[in-house]
Amino acid sequence: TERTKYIVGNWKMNQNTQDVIAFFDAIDSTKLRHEAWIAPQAIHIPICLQNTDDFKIGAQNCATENSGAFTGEISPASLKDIGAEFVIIGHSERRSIFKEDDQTLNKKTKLALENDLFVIFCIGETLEEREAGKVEEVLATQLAQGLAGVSSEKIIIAYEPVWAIGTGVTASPEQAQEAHAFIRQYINENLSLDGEKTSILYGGSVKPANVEDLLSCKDIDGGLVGGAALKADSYLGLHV
Ligand code: G2H
Repeated sequence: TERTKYIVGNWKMNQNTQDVIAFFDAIDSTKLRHEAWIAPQAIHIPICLQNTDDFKIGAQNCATENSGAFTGEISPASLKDIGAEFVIIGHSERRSIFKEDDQTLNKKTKLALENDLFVIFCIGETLEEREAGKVEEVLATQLAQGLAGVSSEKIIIAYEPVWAIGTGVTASPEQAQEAHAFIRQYINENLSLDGEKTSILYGGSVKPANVEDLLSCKDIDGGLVGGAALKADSYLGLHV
């Protein structure tokens, strides 16, 4: 199966309006070889949409409810309403800093799908878990609980080993491929997702220098990229 490949920029809590405009100004769209997606801070989604027709624009998080008394939250219905097409759910920074558990992430995922958004569902082990030989156990639990009762072609999975995020340490292509193959087999056998059709992105210090080796692995269908997706030149360097 030829799966679609994606280069998804996760801008995290970076970029101001001038940076956003400059980024899209400097993108030569003839150089985009894969699906080009960007998740800016939610407040910048409209300005992104005004400045590009070539990218899908999405959010980095969403609420567990569509409306109501939830001060400070952003609902998936509102994201859809302003033109967002996807949402990242379960990024390790949401899990660790904001203490989002698997049940919360499951609720967010289901509601985002009900609102017809694509979901990039993130999983990954810590260094401690890897060293204890628990990689597969951790990934299986995150998948089983986070994606319980989920059946959709709008799910994309992102494997982001926590020890490789923003640290400059990338998983080797072999380490990443091994985890991706496990994830594909696991979702095929245990979840209501088509393992052959579901794209699985790698995240964690992806950059122009290592993207080619990662994308050439059989089960790696693209990248979820932070630092190296902030500038247009560097982002275009990921489209190999
Ligand atoms: C991992 C990744 C983007 P970076 O968090 O989701 O960030 O590429 O900076 O490691």
